[in-house]
Amino acid sequence: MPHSLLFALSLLGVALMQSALAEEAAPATDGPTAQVITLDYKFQPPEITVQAGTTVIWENQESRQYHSVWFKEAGEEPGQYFFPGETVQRTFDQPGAYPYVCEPHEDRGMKGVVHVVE
Ligand SMILES: [Cu+2]
Repeated sequence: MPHSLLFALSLLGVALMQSALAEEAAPATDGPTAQVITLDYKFQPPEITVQAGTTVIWENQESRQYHSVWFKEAGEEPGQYFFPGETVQRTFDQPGAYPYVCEPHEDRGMKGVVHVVE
């Protein structure tokens, strides 16, 4: 396969992924919310416990560093980067423990867990 075609396909894949994530990141939610911030290369707080049905919103409060929220252990694709002032969010409907990492800063221990209870 020619490289140009591979490149075009990879761009398409990124575009599809971004549109899927953009829908997921729609701000409208009627249910309860909880906030985690990213600051100083940490998720703060690193562990939270929420009730099922809660939407967790991660807000980037760095001055210039992007981060991501990646549920790596669940076998998901890395999350999109979000920049200072931006948020990503996810609604947790099922009880359980949901560990995640920041893809570019996993090596320096940037990780967190969402505990979801009934
Ligand atoms: Cu990070």
